[in-house]
Amino acid sequence: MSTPVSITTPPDHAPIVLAVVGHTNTGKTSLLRTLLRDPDFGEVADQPGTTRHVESAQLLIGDGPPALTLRDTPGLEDSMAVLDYLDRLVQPGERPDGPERIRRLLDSPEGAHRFEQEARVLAGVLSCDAALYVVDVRDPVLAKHKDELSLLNACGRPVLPILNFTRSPDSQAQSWREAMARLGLHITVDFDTVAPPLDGEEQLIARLSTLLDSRADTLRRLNEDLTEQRECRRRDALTCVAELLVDAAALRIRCDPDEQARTAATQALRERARNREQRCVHALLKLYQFKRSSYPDRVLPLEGERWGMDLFHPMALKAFGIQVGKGLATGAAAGATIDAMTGGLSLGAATLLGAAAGGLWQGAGQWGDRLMGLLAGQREITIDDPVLKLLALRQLALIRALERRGHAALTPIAPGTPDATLPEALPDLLHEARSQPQWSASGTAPITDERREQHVRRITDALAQAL
Ligand SMILES: Nc1nc2c(ncn2[C@@H]2O[C@H](COP(=O)(O)OP(=O)(O)OP(=O)(O)O)[C@@H](O)[C@H]2O)c(=O)[nH]1
Ligand SMILES: [Mg+2]
Repeated sequence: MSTPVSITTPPDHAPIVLAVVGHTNTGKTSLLRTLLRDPDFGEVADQPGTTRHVESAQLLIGDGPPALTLRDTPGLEDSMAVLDYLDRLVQPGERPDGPERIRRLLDSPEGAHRFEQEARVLAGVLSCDAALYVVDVRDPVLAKHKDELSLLNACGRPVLPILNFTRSPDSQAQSWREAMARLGLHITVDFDTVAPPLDGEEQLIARLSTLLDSRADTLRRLNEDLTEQRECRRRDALTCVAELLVDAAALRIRCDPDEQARTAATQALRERARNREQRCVHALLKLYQFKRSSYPDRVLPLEGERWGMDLFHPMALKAFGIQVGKGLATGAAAGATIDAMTGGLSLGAATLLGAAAGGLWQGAGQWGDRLMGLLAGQREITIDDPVLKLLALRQLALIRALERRGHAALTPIAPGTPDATLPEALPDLLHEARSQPQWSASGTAPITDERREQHVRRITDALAQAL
């Protein structure tokens, strides 16, 4: 007779080991990708038997020690046959408990051959702290699922069902919850790995802690860290957008008054604005740990894709519900304003020039130079308000899309139009930035200017209200 299997509780500092299990092709590897924020973890494919070996990865608390070890496992395929075989391993008169029965399977020849795949999974569950049982809620609850749960329950570990594909129109999540309850599993988690809830990870960890009471403290700290990371990420993302807006609003290109020079300057302005927006997009993708390839390249205007529409195309403004004057909506020079440098002129060009010459006025260097240009007939071109508004709305839409996207998602990121309206304070803040051409860092090294930094913070605060 074999020795009883002991179920030990690991020391408090050891990472909590979670085995991710379930029928084949239900999204187990996808769950790991999303929890780890790693779109490259393991192999994912829409076919059974993609994962063949147990592969683990860890989640840390901040820079500290690992809190969780997540174990990806191959899919369960034939639980009914395994259950039958388990029965055959019991002699008349014996009453081995679940873990002992599983251990017998692992020690048996069939455990190394016919049921090799199931044995790998069950060995992983036997030595874990809890199992996350991933189900595809588009499937009806079938006998095979109940058999899988019988096998998992036999391992003597807590099992937390994870309801995947909950966003699918074919979701039968409610009947899964009811079926799980009938099997004694009263706690489940809705977690669509491609589009999880905003605080999906925290919900999952909170439910887990009700099953792992002895590790509740570690799970609480992990959850606090996850929340903090989420909030920091959002703040950093909004700061990226605020930086973009200051750069874009403050951007000015000076040109001679003739038509040709203006056209060239307008083109240059647009190019710099587009590149600056692209830099912001890349920064946001990096911050949320998505690959650049998951975001479609900018496509030409009028190819039918709303987001891909060029920043300066009038249709792009309309698509985001931005009201524009007739000229801007239809005109060739949409998005750029020929600016007469009002800031300087309102004080009187002559006075300023005099002051510049005498070096009496603080802004003489900056304004004097610009006014000299103006007097020589030059003009400045800036980005129009509606385009600045569009920039803000597009980036907010992108943040919303990234926050709602799981790292298991394989389809391209497609930000919609945000339902948020822009904060009332934004236009004034952008006008203020526009009057500070020295604040524009587009295309140059970052600028260190305390007033600019304060201004970026004010815009960040304003944008936070819009999300
Ligand atoms: N739409 C959608 N697709 C998903 C979701 N989760 C997984 N998928 C897709 O389902 C398929 C299977 O996902 P995997 O993560 O490979 O599933 P698995 O359980 O690890 O599969 P095996 O390793 O073969 O057992 C892939 O095509 C995924 O992209 C989801 O929540 N929503
Ligand atoms: Mg897999």
